[in-house]
Amino acid sequence: MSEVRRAILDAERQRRRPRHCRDLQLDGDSASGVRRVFPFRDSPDAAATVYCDQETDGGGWTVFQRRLKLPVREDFYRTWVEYELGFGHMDGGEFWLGLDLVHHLTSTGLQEMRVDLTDYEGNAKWAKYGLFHLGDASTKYRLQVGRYNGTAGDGFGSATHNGHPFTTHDNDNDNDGVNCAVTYRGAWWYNKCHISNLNGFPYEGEHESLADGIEWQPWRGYHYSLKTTAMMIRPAF
Ligand SMILES: [Ca+2]
Repeated sequence: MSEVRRAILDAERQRRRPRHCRDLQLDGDSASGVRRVFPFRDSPDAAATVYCDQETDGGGWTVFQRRLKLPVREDFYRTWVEYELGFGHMDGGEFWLGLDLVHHLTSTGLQEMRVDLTDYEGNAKWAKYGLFHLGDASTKYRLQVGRYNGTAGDGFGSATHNGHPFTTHDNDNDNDGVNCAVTYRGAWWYNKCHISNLNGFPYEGEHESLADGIEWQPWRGYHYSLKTTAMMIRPAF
């Protein structure tokens, strides 16, 4: 009898263990903020800390990148290990959640991804992808992205960034003779090199240099660094 009860309790606990922000939302946690989730399929007891956006576009979003115009800016010109593990301040600050965790989150089921962008003239644009997945460390967190819609233009592009591994200034996996992360002062799924660079240097708006700011080429081109960005995922269904 007690074994049966224990099995039932275990199943209950399992069921209530949120894998990501969408699970939290479905469980009735409708506020945005920092939360604990359990996204690891092979270690269901291991927790991770994430930021949930429950307001944008119906909510349920796990945010994995955010840039904000704060008095003190977070340094995004970081090493491979830092991009793998994450850095910054989730609660109201700029941050990168970490490639390893995003890989696990995108492996809990088919995910969609949303990008929100603002410029210094008060305009806001968005891009949404019906498909988003990162491979594991052995693939260098290879990007699968597709099914664009939105107002910002497609800053990933089926041919440009889809299918490419991640590159940092100390780990060059791009298709260019140089290291794109060094040339464009960022870290991204560079090809040869980019049409978006949201981890780039935080210039404020127009800049003379080429494409090394927080760029989304289809919207503001290669000489304009955006004011704010957010990148987030949730289950597609
Ligand atoms: Ca290279």
